[in-house]
Formats: sequence, structure tokens, C-alpha cells
Amino acid sequence: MKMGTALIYDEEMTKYKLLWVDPVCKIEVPERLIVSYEALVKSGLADRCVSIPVREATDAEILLAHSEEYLEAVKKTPFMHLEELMTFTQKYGDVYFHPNIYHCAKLAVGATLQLVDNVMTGKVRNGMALVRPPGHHSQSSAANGFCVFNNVAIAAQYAKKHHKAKRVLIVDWDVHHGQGVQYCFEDDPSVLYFSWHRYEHQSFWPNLKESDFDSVGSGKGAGFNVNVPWNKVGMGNSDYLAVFFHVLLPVAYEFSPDLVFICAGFDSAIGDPEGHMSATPDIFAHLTHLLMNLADGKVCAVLEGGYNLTSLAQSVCQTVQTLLGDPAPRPAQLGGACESALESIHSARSIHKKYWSCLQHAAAPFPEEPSSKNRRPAQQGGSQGPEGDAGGDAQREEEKVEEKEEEEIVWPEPLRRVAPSLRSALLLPDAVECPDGCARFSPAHGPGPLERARLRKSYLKESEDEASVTLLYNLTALLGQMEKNEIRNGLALVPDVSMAATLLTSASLSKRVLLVWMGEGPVPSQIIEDEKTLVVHINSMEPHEAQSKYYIPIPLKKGCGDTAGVMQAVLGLLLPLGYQYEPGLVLLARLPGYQVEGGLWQQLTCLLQGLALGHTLVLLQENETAPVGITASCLLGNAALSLGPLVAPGPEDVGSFERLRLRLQTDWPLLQTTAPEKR
Ligand code: X5A
Ligand code: ZN
Repeated sequence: MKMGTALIYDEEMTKYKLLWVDPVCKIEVPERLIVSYEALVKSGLADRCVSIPVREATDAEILLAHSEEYLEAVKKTPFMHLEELMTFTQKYGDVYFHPNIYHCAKLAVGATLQLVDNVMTGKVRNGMALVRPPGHHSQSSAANGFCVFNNVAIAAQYAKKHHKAKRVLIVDWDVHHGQGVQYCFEDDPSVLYFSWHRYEHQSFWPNLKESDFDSVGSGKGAGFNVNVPWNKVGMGNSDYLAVFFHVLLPVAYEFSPDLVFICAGFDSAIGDPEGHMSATPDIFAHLTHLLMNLADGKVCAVLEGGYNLTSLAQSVCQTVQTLLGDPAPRPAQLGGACESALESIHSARSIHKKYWSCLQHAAAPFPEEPSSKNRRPAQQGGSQGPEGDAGGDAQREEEKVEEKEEEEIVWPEPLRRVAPSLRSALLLPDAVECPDGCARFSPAHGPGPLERARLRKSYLKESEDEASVTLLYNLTALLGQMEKNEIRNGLALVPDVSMAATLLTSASLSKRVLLVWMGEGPVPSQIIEDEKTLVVHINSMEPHEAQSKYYIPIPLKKGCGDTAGVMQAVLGLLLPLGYQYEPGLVLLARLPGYQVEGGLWQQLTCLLQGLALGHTLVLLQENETAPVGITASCLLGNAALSLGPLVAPGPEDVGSFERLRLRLQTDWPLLQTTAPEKR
């Protein structure tokens, strides 16, 4: 499987602009597209993408989401004079027309459809369309919010019609509510629309009641519209990740889309004059990564908003670089979601619990809804501001008052993301064939006599042969090259997974190691006592050790055959713990006899690669060679196989996860799903 990333862009879409004075529309400038594309070119990312030409959408395609009257009206705009354009514009909200915008709007839709065609036919794995005008506010018969045609809504209909997509997920991370998309699919259960948006109890544009969390869709589509309104500005990386872990991802995995769209607006990033949020551009690497194992990796990102040119260009690069498969940066210092975000998360989870079995154990809705506009919940311990910085709330207040100072917001440029020249190295017995695309690991030189003696003394019985010593040495050498960023990830078949894990955790130079322990069998006590290792143990019926902050057994009654249950544990517990811990290395140990669906094992392997700059080392039992191929495929960057729609996880398990979450959330605030005062 060798597939690329599409980039679809045409300079023509920079060729319209606001022709009169309008303080609302003045931020939607051609430079938005120019700087985004230039940043991709300068960073070398554009060159690594498959460049695909745009085309004009046909009338029939536009009519997939718009009325004939509206299309006919827009068709006349290229012939209008300034006065007529202004009059026409006045029929709609927060939008402007230009003689060339109809042409550009047809190209924006066409670019999106080109992306869908290339992704759905497997010519590329995923891709991004850089377009203007944006689309998600436009409605059947109305332009709105800088949008003329609804690029993504049309493309979702098109994918259903022309590519037989049965279920389509639209993730709208733009800071505005894409009400146009919501209206289009309100009663349609085949399209799941998720949006978070600045809302502030309806005081932020577009000021709609239906942008609130309780708009869940109607008729057959009930449950397929998920809104997470932000009732404060200043939301940061922890808030965004918490919504992904506790709302979007569980629902998305249960839904199991055939195709994922991202309404990729970057006005949700720091420095944006519309959003006033504080999430940094590198968070989009993680948001993208976390969506890339849905739908067998078929992800179409389509530009929407984004008005701070610096933050926009950086965020676009982060997104495309992740689509290309480069390791995501380490998100630093995550706290928990802030109190207001937790209220939104809680509201969304509890209103959707009757539609999604992954949320069945979410706490009941608030007794009285958190809608009283003036209520300002007191900040309490455990709840943190953006980026876990304690000054978050003060900062939020300041931003509200002094809107003029927004241009002075500064943040560090995202670090350059370097992919090691070797992606995957495998330590396999000679008899085991090395999967295509992987390299067999061989260290530059073998161990000296002292090293041999030390390894033998610490880890082996006298009786064991020299080959065992060599294997241990090779393991530490592989680890060493990973930690020097010369090799990205690895896989080792070892005679004794426990011993190998013990050796590796003690040999690791990383300040923090995340050990994911899959299967029955005790974690060696030496590892548990090791302060620098966080152990998450899935599938232990009875934890044999007292729980500590750094040893977290997640028991599953139905065992790992319960795919939905394991997935729930991975998304709602393991990933938040891992993200909060910030490991320098992830060890994924699969104990002998561990029975698990191949797709689930792949999801785990793939999702964990978002941590530790992708430094994942997988340990498998020597005589269990069956998972080697599917594991190697993931380590090489292929998407995990889709799991299909998930059934309800075992209710006992979900209950025990919730109790575990409650117990751990003081130490690990990213596990929180409810505001402190409501618990
Ligand atoms: C696509 C987009 C924003 C419109 C804001 C109008 N539109 N006040 O971000
Ligand atoms: Zn927007």
C-alpha cells in the first residue's frame, strides 16, 4: 500500500476581493490563500504532495446542496456592476460578492470534488483542498459568512451518490458553527456532522439557538449532529483534545465512516481575530492524526476560515505534514479542559447518551442547564486554563476587554518536524520473513565482552546461549537509535516479552516511558516500581498490584474480544493518559496468547504513534508471528483497518471505566468529562 497526499490549489481562487468598505468582511482576503500555499511550498511540503488540478463544479453538482433559484441568482453576479453587487450582497449575512466570486466558488466546489474522487478511487490516501470562498455557512438558498456554495456539504452528497459512501463524517473544527452543513444533513443519519464553535451562550455570530449542544438532528438523523459550543474564548490545546477524546472520537468510531471530511477552518487557532482561542498551530497535527485511522485513512481536509495569516499558514502546514505521515510534535504541558469546556463536554455527552452506546454511562444532564448567561463558575483546583497555565482565566478576561490588542498576540513558531530517515526497523529471527518496506535491524557493531557479561548477569540464566545475549544487545541498540531520532519506530520478536520490557524500560534514556501492556500476565514489579514508566495494562481481570498513579490496570470483564470495550478504553483513558504524560518513548507489549481483532490491534498501534514523536517500539512473543505483518503495516504509516460500526461495549466494563476515570482524574485532569462542581 503506497499512497500519497493530494494537494489541490489554484491561484485563480485568490482573484476576488472585497470592493467596498465593510469592517465585518475585511478579514476575508486573497492573501489567506496565498500565504497558506506559499508556506507549503517554502517548507517543501507542497512538493511532497500529489498536485491535482481544480475544475469547475457543474450545475448538477452545485444543486446537490443548493436550490435552483439560488444558483441562478449567483450566476448573474459576474455581470453586475458595483452598485448591483452591493445590493445583491445585502440579501445575505456577513458575505460579499465580486464579479469573479462565482467562478471561484465553482472552483472551490470542484477542487473539493477532485479531492473526493482521488481519495475514493484510491489514487491518494488523503489530501487537502486550499479553497476560497469557504463553504460551511452557505445554505440551500443563501450565501452567508463569506461562503457562497457549501463545498463540503456538496462533496458529502457527491461521495454518497458517486462513490457509494454509506456513512460520511464531517468534522468542523473551524471556530464558527457551520450551520449550513448542519441544515443540509439535519435529518440524514448517513452524514454525521460534528462542530465545535465559539458560542458564548448565543452572543457570538451567527447567534443561533440551533448551534447549541441540544441540536442533535431530527427524525432519522437524531444523534447525527453533534455540537460542542464554546461558552468562553481562550480555549486551548487541552480543551480541544478533551473534546476529541471524550466526545468526537468515541462517537466517530462507533459510527465508523467510509469517508471523513474536515471543515478545516483555522480561525480556531491562536491569534485569530474572530476566534480569540489559544490553541497553538501544532494541535492541528494531533487533531488530524487522531482522525487518520477512521475510514481506512480516507480524510479530505477542506479549508474554511482562518484570518490571522501567520497562524493560518502554520496550521495549514501542520495539517498537511500530518496527512503526509510525518511524526506529530509533542504537545507540551497539557492540563485538563477548563471548567467552561468541561461544561460543554458534559452537555454534549449527556444529550447524546441516548444515541451512542459509547456514551451510555455519561453522567445525567445538569439538573439546571448551564445557560444562565451571567453565571461565571468559580475556577477550582484541577481545572486549568489554556495550556494548563494558571493565568488562563485572567488572560481570557483581558482579551475580552481589550480586543484591539489582538494583533500583539505572539506564540512560538512550531518546531520543525523531522522524520528520521529510517521509518521502521524490525528485530526478527532469521526464519521470519521481513515484511515489504521494513528494514531488518542490524546494529553497527556487536556488544563487547563487558557488555555481554553485564546483559547476561542482569537478564539471562547462565545456561542461555550467545544468541540471547546478542538479541538483548540488539534490542537496546534499536532503542538507542530510536532515542537519537535515527529510527522512528520498531518491532521486535522476543522470547520473553516481560524480560524485554524490563530491559528496555531500564535502558531507556527518556525521562518518561509509556508502557502499554496488552494481555493477561503481570507487569514485572521492577517496571512498576520504576518512577519514569507509566504502565497502562489493558485486559487484566484482577489487578495484581495496588494501583498507583503510574500503574493503571484497565480491567475488561468480556476481555479483549470486546472490541468496542477496548476501543472505549483506548480513546477515553489510554490516549488522554498518554497525551498528558508526554512520554519520550512508547512501548507496546503484546503478551503471549493475547486474543484481539487485527483491526483493533492496528488502531492501537496507529493511534499511539501520535505520542513521543512517533517513537513506538512494539514487542511481540517470538512464536506468535501472525501479527507481524499487520503491525509492520501500521508502523510504516498505513492506516489501520476500519473496525466497522461498533456495538455497545459491555455495560459492566463501561461502568468500571467511568469509576476508574473518576478515581484518576485528580492526577490526570485530561480524563475529566465534567466540571468540578457538577461531579
Ligand atoms: C468561513 C468563516 C466566518 C464569518 C464570520 C462573519 N466565516 N462574522 O470562517
Ligand atoms: Zn470560521
